[in-house]
Amino acid sequence: MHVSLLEKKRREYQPKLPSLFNDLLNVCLKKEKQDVPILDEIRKQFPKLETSAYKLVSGKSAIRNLRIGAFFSGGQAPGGHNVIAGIWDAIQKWDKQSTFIGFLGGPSGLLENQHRILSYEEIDHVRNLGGFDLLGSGRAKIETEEQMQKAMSICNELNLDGLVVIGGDDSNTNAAFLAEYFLTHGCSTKVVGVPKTIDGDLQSVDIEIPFGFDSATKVYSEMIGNIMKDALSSRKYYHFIKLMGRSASHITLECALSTHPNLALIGEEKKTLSEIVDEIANLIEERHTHKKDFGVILIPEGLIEFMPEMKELIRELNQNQSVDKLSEKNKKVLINLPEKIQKQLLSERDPHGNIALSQIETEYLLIELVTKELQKREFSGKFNPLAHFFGYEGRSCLPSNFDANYCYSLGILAAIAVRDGITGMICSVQHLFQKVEKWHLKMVPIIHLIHLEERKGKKKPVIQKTLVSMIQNPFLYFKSIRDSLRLDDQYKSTGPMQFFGDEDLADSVPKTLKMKSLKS
Ligand code: FBP
Repeated sequence: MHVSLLEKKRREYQPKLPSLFNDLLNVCLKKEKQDVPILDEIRKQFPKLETSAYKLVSGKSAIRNLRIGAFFSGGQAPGGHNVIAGIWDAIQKWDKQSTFIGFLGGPSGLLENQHRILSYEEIDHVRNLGGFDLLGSGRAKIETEEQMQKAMSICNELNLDGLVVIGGDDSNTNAAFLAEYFLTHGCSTKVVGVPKTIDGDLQSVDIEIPFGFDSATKVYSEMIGNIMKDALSSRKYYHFIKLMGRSASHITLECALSTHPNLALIGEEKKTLSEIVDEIANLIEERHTHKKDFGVILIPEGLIEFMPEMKELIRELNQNQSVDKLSEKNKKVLINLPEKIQKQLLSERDPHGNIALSQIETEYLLIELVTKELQKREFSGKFNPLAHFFGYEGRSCLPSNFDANYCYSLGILAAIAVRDGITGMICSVQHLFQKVEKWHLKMVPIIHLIHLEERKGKKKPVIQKTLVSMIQNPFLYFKSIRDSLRLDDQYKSTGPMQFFGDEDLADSVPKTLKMKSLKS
């Protein structure tokens, strides 16, 4: 494996530990008294799963040789390798004969029994490094009875004590179903989830933030800051920067708070396309009167999904998959869009047959419509737009210290959960905005995160995606400052993510996470 000097130094980093992890021979999970009420309709689907959470406390537990398997599921997120390092270090500490089995290429690795028994050297090589390349990842699902049966027979064949699913909302929902299936069919493998996604939308009372969000947003903020300096120097371009994040606008909000663009659109505000076009055109006109024919605008990937008229169109297109069957109203919306976007809406489909929103070039859509609007207004200034899309650039970067520490703790916690016989639960680390020593660790029933959602006309139990809240501190704060960012260029250059030196820089946590912890 070829590594840079920084990667080499990074591998030597010792993740900081919550104080209870200093003695891994004397920690165990203890059932919490408080039981969370679960909707009957959800409970019926998971009759065997426990509903009480478990808290990590100091105390003895039976130490034994363990066989743990794991796979990455879905998009890459910085820190994944440290989850594996955490599992490995914990099981090896308990018994040198313990085994870690990595399933290759995501959930399909389990279904097709593509696995590797990993060695110390292999795991040591990827400590604190980005990507999921040790095992690879994939978007296959383990949903049907046949797939669950297959997964169970492989877990039995490999004699696994535990299966760790490192994934987002859908993968963790499936982990709960798998745990239920294993319990029903007498399979002793415990299924444990780890919250992953750069999108930041896997959150609950117990999951403060999924891993990967911090590192990815630090990379995007650096790039945005660089572009801002360029814009400020050349004073001739409008940068339209689309940021990954699927539906929710968490990434855009975090980057906006870090860098102070002239405008950051937040999908959850549910503005219509024409309102947004007007807002941008107004900004451009106003800045022109201040002799500023340049600027920086952030656009969340999921923006069009929230625009009421587009939402309707997308819903109908997903249902009918054809233009001919569209209602007159939606046909009109479609034909008023630029041709390129019409084509994308009609051709880009995800594996479920739905429109692949990440492939729709919202940044071009806005540029085209704003250009037309400015022509209509007979705008006398210059409008030179440039489009960018930041997504893949941040998904596999070196994890920040925050993600490196967080993921290592998640891995250790997952191993403890398997050792203590916990199943159908997700790892939860709380008080993440505080120093690592003060973090609290818990295993939370996945069903606490599940709600009923309509999918293809049927109510399905799934983990609810958390969108940007309009009443919480991060958005409220952004709302309170955004007017002042339109004309004044209060651009902030965050610079590259820091790994060494000043703790305020190297160990910083996401701004949105910190703001949520504040009372007002
Ligand atoms: P996960 O939800 O699986 O973590 O993936 C997140 C994400 O990076 C989204 O932000 C983006 O829309 C999507 O993956 C892109 O998917 P793909 O990797 O299949 O192009």
